[in-house]
Amino acid sequence: MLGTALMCGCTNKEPVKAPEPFLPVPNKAQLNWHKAEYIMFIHFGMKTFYPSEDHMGYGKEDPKKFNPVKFDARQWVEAAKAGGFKGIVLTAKHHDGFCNWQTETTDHSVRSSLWKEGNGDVIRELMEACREGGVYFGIYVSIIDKHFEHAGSKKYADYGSYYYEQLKELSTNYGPIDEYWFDGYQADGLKMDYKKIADLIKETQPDAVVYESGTMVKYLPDRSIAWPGAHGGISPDQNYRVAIENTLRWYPSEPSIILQGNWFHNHTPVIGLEQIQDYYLSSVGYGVTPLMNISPNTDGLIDEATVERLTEFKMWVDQLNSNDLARSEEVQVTASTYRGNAPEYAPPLVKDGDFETYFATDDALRNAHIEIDLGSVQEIEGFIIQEYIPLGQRIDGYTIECRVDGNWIEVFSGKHIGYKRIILEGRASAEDIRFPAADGVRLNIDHALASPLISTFQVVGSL
Ligand code: FUL
Repeated sequence: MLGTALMCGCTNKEPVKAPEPFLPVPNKAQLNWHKAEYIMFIHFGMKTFYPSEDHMGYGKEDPKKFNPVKFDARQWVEAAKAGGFKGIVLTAKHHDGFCNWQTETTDHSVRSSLWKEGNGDVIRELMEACREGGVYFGIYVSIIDKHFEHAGSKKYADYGSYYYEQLKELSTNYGPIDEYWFDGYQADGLKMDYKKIADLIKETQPDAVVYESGTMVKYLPDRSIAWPGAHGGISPDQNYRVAIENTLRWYPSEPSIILQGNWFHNHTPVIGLEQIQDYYLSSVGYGVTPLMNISPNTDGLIDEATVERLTEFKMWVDQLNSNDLARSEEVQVTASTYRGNAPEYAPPLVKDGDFETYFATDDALRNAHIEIDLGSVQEIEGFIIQEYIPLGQRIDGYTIECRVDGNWIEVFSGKHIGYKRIILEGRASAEDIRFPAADGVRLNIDHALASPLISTFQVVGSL
């Protein structure tokens, strides 16, 4: 096909209109969440000082034991950045009920600890360090609360009003919150007023995404994030389009993954680099943003060995994302056809490294192919594809072909793409695949629900 400059011909034609959104589309906060790609989960609190194989604390722990003498929220933020994490979500309160902030609702908090003579506030320090470091900030607020279960409260008649007040403090005293994380574990039994909680979030933090396990999505249908059904990696072909009370909504899953500890630090080392890569490929590589858990130690610091592992991980992520055989100027990218023959939708935009520019077809089309002529035979290890999701998830079936000795051979097929699809030979869903050396590759969009929009088609060479 013809190159971009030729296409324009620069006649005095009307500018070509942008494609219409194909509903549902992600809202601003959800898009921000997608673009974060992976977020650091931090479990830290009373349970850090009662290390065990069990994830639970039972609410009878002694707050005096909470004393992270070297606590430094900036070290957490630096560790997150070293690993390429764009955000941090911290346990403000876990199941044991201990509050990591200066709450007025209970004494079972940092206020009763020896740390900073009871004046410390983990949430405030982390929130400030995140803002300073330009990192996304979120909070996990456990629904179940073992301390309340056994100690009750003189101030609050029922758990619902106690919990609501805690959430109100967190939502109003700490500036913008990018993500709320509501654990589903045993939550149904508590019969909380989830509508009231959702209203509080709408009022106080209109730009936050809300991870929940089905309890709040009907009240916050425009910015919820779903529980994928299990901890760990997920399956490929993620479909974000989910019917909630008969309307299709943008409702992607957020996997939560243990990299260290049993959520909390328990002296087990961080997992190996290859395991972290596998989790990355089976979450980021399938189009969703995982929370990857790291647990600071009793000093209040992230272990040095963990920081080193995260640094290695980022090096690999960067190598992967920058290795593109198509990137050089000489490599030609063409397509079956493209939108109004306009340069702003031309095929070479899939290799410019900019998510915001994309290849598009005319509205009526439901298929397309993009062809990359590599110029000479190259070793290929994989592909990265990105759909331009701000206008919806459209693609419903695709294949990839390689040109070997002048013949096109199908090497991969899939259904949904979404924000990012990483296909690496020998790994994750391509475990049994080896790509042939080839001098051309082709992405065929065989099926789409609306005209397909491709932001990236990257050809990964030897890593
Ligand atoms: C689970 C909790 O029960 C675990 O303790 C942990 O916080 C995990 C992220 O979610 O449901």
